[in-house]
Amino acid sequence: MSKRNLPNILITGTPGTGKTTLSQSILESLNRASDQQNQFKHISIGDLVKQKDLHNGYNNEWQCYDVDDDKILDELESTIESGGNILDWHCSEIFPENWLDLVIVLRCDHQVLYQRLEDRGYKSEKIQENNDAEIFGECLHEALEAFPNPGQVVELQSEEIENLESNLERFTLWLDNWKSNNS
Ligand code: DAT
Repeated sequence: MSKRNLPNILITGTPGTGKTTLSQSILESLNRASDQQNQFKHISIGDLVKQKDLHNGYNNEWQCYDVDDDKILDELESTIESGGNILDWHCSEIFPENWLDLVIVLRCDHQVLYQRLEDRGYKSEKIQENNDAEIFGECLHEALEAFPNPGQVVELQSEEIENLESNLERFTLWLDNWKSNNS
């Protein structure tokens, strides 16, 4: 894979931890400051799966699509080459290690998460399943296993607005550092 001008980032975490919120906030902040050639793009893998039919049907029991990993990777390959992508998904292990410069794992207190998922209208089994996954840190374990390079995976709290602000600040510092190491 050739060297990219901008990094690729995955924001992962249990549904409801704030992946879309952080992605949008990074995008707003960076794209306001950047020129046309330095723009980041947000790709919600969940939306992409639905839009491009990258699945093998809907699983009624779990109320989610049975995603096709290979189709997702094929769809993303050329976009990833050019860099500047903020991917947002609750899974991380399907992505090749060299596609991603940073993997952010968002974490949230399970009571806060429960409320967010209830507000979203999830049925109780699905709330419980996601809540258990968060308590056991499943997304973090998956990311650490898939991306063992030191510093590639960063765990961030995502419970309050203050977290959003500090996460954005931390990301901006990381990006400046990435740019100076890759110029
Ligand atoms: P995800 O994309 O991980 O499913 P989301 O970005 O849609 O999650 O956020 C779920 C809800 O939580 C939404 O109502 C916004 C809220 N939220 C996200 N991050 C937050 C934060 N740092 N502080 C307060 N609320 C937050």
